[in-house]
Amino acid sequence: MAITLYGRHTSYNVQKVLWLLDQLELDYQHIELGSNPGDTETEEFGRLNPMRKVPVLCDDEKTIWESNSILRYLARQYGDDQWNTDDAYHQSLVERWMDWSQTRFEPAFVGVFWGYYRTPETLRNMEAVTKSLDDCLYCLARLDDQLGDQKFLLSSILSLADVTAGIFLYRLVEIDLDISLPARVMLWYQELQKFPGYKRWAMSDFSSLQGRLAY
Ligand SMILES: N[C@@H](CCC(=O)N[C@@H](CS)C(=O)NCC(=O)O)C(=O)O
Repeated sequence: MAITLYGRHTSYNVQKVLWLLDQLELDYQHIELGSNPGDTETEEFGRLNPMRKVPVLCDDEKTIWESNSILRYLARQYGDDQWNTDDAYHQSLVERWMDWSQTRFEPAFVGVFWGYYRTPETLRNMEAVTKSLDDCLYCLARLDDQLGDQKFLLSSILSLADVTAGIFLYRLVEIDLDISLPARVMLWYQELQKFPGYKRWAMSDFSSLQGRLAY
């Protein structure tokens, strides 16, 4: 097996995959790609992903794109029982939070991260940012409800639900918008920080993205 991951490490979609690769203790080659204009526009990259987005994972002759599909693939191909279940209902609980993270939490996060952090001050639409911020707080409150007194979103064990939702926390806390996490989300965030892969990737410096609307 030879695993190669393409994608810039400042992309949270790439970070989710890097975190899981580390979590599964897999050997892989990481090719930084997507930070320079035209990186994803080459003919070679278009053959890997016609959508011209990162991350892309190659495992020998197999090519996988869409970050959550990559996570599912890695979990099934290389994960033990922590990451897989034969119980269709239990699987749906994990996937529910993966889907929710991408379709509900991510747009709210993007409204704040792009609308505020990546947009130069003079171009910001603060009304839209405030709306997205409220939406993020709503999403964080729903995560707080779900956590209850559990360590992770579904149990005492890390799952792909945590990977896909937890990836946004560091940036939300670190940008200067004074976002305070609800109490149980804060405890969960502290648990996530105990994983070296979370610290290494999800908590990596993202200042190169400040005021940068390109890519
Ligand atoms: N839904 C896709 C989103 C991929 C995506 O938008 N990737 C961005 C980085 S976060 C990208 O490739 N940007 C570089 C470009 O558009 O050239 C996924 O989850 O993989």
